[in-house]
Amino acid sequence: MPARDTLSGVALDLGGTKLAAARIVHGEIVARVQVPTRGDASAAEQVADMHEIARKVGLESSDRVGLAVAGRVDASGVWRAVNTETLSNLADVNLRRLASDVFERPVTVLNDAQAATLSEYCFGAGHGSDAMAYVTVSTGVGGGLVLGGTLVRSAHGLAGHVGFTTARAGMHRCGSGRRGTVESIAAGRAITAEANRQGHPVQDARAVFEAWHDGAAWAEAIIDGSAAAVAEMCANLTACLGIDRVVLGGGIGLADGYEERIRFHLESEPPLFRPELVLAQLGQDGVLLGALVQPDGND
Ligand code: ADP
Ligand code: BMX
Repeated sequence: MPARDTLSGVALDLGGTKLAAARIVHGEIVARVQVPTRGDASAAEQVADMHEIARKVGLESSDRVGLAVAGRVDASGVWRAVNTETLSNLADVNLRRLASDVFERPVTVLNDAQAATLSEYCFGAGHGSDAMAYVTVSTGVGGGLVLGGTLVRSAHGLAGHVGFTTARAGMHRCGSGRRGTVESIAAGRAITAEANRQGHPVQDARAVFEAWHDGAAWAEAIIDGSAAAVAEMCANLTACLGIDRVVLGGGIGLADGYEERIRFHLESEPPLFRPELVLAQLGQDGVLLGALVQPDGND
């Protein structure tokens, strides 16, 4: 397990909403740039955007580069969306090879939620857990698992994609093709879609949170439905894997009042199925730091 102060280089975080780059020196972010994600860009265009933003944080030829991306990255480095409505044009490209060509050095690649899982486990809120789940509630609902000190991986890169499990209240089909997924109820996109379905025109989930904090009952119900699905998922993970700690991150996971709603719904589960719930200690920086945790370019 690397110490935080051994991490130096340029890290990229491509989520469904934002693309961020950071220059990291001895585990501290010294420069950071963020732009909106182009969800319909091809893999080559995404890598070109990453290269451009990396140059804005001062990319040098001697820098290590690590990419953390939404979507699954298989053992050979091929990148595919699981939710094809979020990243709609990736076309099965080998991201590790493509990014290594564009950045002119070996580049490490892994899933964004797995990156945050690694950093939270190594030097954040997951430290010391025997069976940890990281859950990001953001554009989608993603995750990662560390069991007995090892990040759970699968050859097709799907392991840890907890948002594609199903929830009791699920009705809608999500961009993975599955019906009633946690992501289809709880994610930022789902919250926005539900508000619009109910006749409240909003651009993003942040506006629904603002309406909730202003006292709107419709907004409270939508956010509560999201939190209930995530709480149910945490109990399911505990039943399957003996999870003892869930680390919660992402723009929505870390939003004001959200964690308390999950906690409330976890209380209705029998004690055996209630993991400890803690907020991500590294906040929105966990993905960026985790992108540099991988030492060898394999994931
Ligand atoms: P990404 O999914 O690109 O990693 P985020 O983690 O910021 O990005 O998640 C994006 C989602 O989180 C969007 O739906 C956005 O509206 C929502 N969001 C971000 N910040 C907040 C906030 N402070 N309060 C409520 N929702 C937020
Ligand atoms: C989705 C899925 C995951 C990703 C997670 C969080 C896609 C495009 N995304 O479940 O791979 O880790 O969202 O990503 O299939 P974010 O965009 O919410 O940060």
